[in-house]
Formats: sequence, structure tokens, C-alpha cells
Amino acid sequence: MTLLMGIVNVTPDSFSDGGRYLDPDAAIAHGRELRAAGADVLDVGGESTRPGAAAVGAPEEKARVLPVIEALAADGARVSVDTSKAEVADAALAAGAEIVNDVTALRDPAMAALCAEAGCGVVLMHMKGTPRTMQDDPTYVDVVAEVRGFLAERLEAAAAAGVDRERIWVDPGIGFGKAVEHNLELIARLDRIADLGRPVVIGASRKNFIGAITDRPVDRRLGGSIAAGIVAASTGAAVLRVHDVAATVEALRVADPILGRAGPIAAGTGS
Ligand code: HH2
Repeated sequence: MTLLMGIVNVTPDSFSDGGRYLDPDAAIAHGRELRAAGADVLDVGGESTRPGAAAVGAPEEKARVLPVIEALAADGARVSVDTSKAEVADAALAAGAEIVNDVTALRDPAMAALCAEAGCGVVLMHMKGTPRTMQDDPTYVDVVAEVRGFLAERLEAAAAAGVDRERIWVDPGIGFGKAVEHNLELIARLDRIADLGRPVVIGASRKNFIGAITDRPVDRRLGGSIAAGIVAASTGAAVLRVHDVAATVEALRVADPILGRAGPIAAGTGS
């Protein structure tokens, strides 16, 4: 089965849902809703990575994510923390998170050492440049080869730092220093990322390339998000990071058996 990572953004400025779940109770309720809808992992983040977002200090980021992670982990949810700060990751793991989702791919040696020591799961993501600069005319000779090469190098670096390779997922970083055609090419050729031998995560949900193609604002990109996610599952993604869990679960209930990935087909009368 294709796994789903449900997004819980505890931020005032995330690109699609900034400010909606800044209150911890609202974020916890949202996480519970996503889990009830079928999310396998809840990805809790306290700092937006959208181009131009304000930087957040570790104390503020911790204050945002820790109560949410604690409550969701206490429910028995599998939680990942979306952070590139070792201090935040450390506290999040102590609060019950099991996975560190680092959009900078453990480039901070302190983060690599922490993940090795904790024995947690890790998501390594590709980003060209920094969130501030990444969308300033990104260029590649061969985007798939370049992203694959980066992820291969980061996999080796993480393993060399002592992170268990079996606990690593890789992510080409849709929208992180990529023009529309780069995102499309990556999604089309996930087989070349999957051949690194680790599960591939894709975060296409509601992103700008979908808006650029469909001419829809961020709150009307569900159809495009489902299309990108399902195509990604068919080309090699094992995990979809999404905002709209219920609709994606429904789409995967049809797509997974076609891809030969499903358990038994249940529910519905088939009429
Ligand atoms: N995308 C975002 C944030 N974290 N992590 C992974 N592994 N892959 C992604 O594609 C990814 C990610 C950006 O999306 P979102 O969290 O909705 O927005 P923001 O960064 O503005 O909070």
C-alpha cells in the first residue's frame, strides 16, 4: 500500500494553510482528523519553507510543535517532525516523534549525529539553494540525474554518520528550487530515484506547479494534487505527503490495486 504522510503545519505563514492551526488545540484536532482519515504518519512542522518565509528561532519552533507532537504521539500516532534544526529535532524525538523530516538532508552534522544516536527514521530531501533563493530561475542540465546524485551522496553521508540506511526515506523535493517542467520530469521518472533502494516520498500537494498548470488558487488544487500523487505512486513513490488525506485515501483505494499494491479490496457494493 502507498503510505500517506498527513501535513500538520503549526505555522502562521505556510503557503496553503498558514495560520489555520497555529493554536495547539486546533493543530492537535487537525492531526487527529488526518489520522482518522487514514494518514499513516503525521508530519508536524513549525517553520514554513515557502520562498520568502520568515525564519523562526528554535525556541519559537519548539513552542509550536512540541505540545502537538506530544498529544498526537500519546494517541499512538506515528509522528514525523518537519525541521532542519537539531535542537528542535532532539526535543521532538523526546516528545514522541519517530521520524526527522529534514528538507536540508542532514547537511548540519549535529542533525546527522542526533539521528544516528536516536536511531530514528529520517527523510532526506533535495533542495537547490535555500528557501529564500531557490525559486530564482533554477536551472539543471539533467534534473533527474542531479537530484538522484545529490540524494545518493546524502544517503552515503548519513550512513557514514551512523544513521541506519534501512530507516532512511528519500524525497526529490518537489517545488524546492524547481521550475514547473523540473517537477513534472521528476514525477515522471521516480523510477530513477527509487533505484537508490530506499522508499521515495513525494510532496506535491497544492504546490505552485499545480497552480501554474491549472490556474487555480492554493485552496482549489485538490484535483491536480491527486493527479500528481497518483502518477507519482505509479512511477515509484512509496509515500505521499499530502494536506487532503481523505480524498487521497479514496484515490489510492482505486490506484493501489491497479498498481498491485493493495491489500484486500473492501467496502462498497461494487455497483
Ligand atoms: N514540502 C514542504 C515542507 N516539507 N518535506 C518533504 N519531505 N517533502 C516536501 O515536499 C515538503 C516537506 C512544503 O509544504 P508545506 O509544509 O505545506 O508548506 P510550508 O513549507 O509553507 O509550511
